[in-house]
Amino acid sequence: MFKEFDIKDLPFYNMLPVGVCSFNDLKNNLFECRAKNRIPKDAKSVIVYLFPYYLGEEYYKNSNISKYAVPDDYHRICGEYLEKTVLYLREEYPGNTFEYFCDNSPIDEVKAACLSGLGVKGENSLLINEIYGSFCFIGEIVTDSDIPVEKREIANCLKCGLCEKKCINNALKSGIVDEERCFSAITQKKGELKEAEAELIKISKCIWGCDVCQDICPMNKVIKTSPIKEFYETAKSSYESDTDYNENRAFSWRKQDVINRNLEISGCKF
Ligand code: B12
Repeated sequence: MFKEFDIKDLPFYNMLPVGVCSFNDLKNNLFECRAKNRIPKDAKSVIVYLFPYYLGEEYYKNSNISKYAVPDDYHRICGEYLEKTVLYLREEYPGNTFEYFCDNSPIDEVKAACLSGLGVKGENSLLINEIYGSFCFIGEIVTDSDIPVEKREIANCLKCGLCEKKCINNALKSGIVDEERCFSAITQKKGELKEAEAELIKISKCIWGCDVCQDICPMNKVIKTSPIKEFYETAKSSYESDTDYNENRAFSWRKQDVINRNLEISGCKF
């Protein structure tokens, strides 16, 4: 690399939590997915960004969807920030390769964020940041540039057990999520739901995603609201009928049938 890398020069450095970890710590547990072939050859470092999404309680009044689904699809919004950053890096460091990922990523993003000093992994299996709590999306840029990694001291998960105890379908055990039981996963399932699964939608009145293990977390009690204006500008707290549907919403990748099925089960349809 010709120019010396300084994390403080990165776009959005003053706005978003950002850290760096070594790709060597991650390469032995990459997830199998299509995006894996975009990992740069000789990848050495990962620049990790957090995208805090807690907007304040007023945004969640009478909400029937999870907090993460209130703004437009985070893949698009976070993707735009990451894309701008990658364009900047490619221009500043033309001798190196930079590729960004968010969610659809071969990287265990919670682990990458922990290794980058951006927080700790909570018993709810999620990354908890000291300032924004766990209500943060994670995105990362993988590069063949060797960026120095700074170690940072961070507070630990309180290990109070509340997330495990309050999980509505006993999906959490020692920080590991049972995907079959996780209510968030159930709301995303295609086809007909089992009776017990449908019952959970009726009881919770939540038709997309789940916030129980985050809402109960004491580390989410005093947190800052998101600095990302696009999350506020696109916020819609609920899904009540077909007229609330558009392609940009967080649940739209599953198509309308799934969210409509959940709405119907919840008994709130039209
Ligand atoms: C598949 C997936 C799901 C699945 C399964 C979740 C799971 N943990 O298995 C379902 C659909 C259930 C789901 C739900 C949700 N998800 Co999700 N999900 C993912 C995805 C795509 C992969 C996660 C995964 O499979 N991990 C593998 C399993 C084995 O990991 P694990 O059980 O947690 O722990 C292992 C490793 O961490 C490992 N490990 C090994 N070494 C080390 C070292 C360190 C230091 C650490 C920390 C860990 C570690 O040890 C564990 C055991 O093997 C990630 C994106 C990504 N690419 O990472 C998003 C992601 C984890 N999800 C996210 C979100 C927001 C959610 C929801 C909150 C959405 C909602 N409101 O409904 C819920 C939360 C449910 C919950 N409590 O986890 C965010 C989490 C952000 C954060 N602050 O942590 C991510 C990172 C997406 C993103 N880009 O923002 N998700």
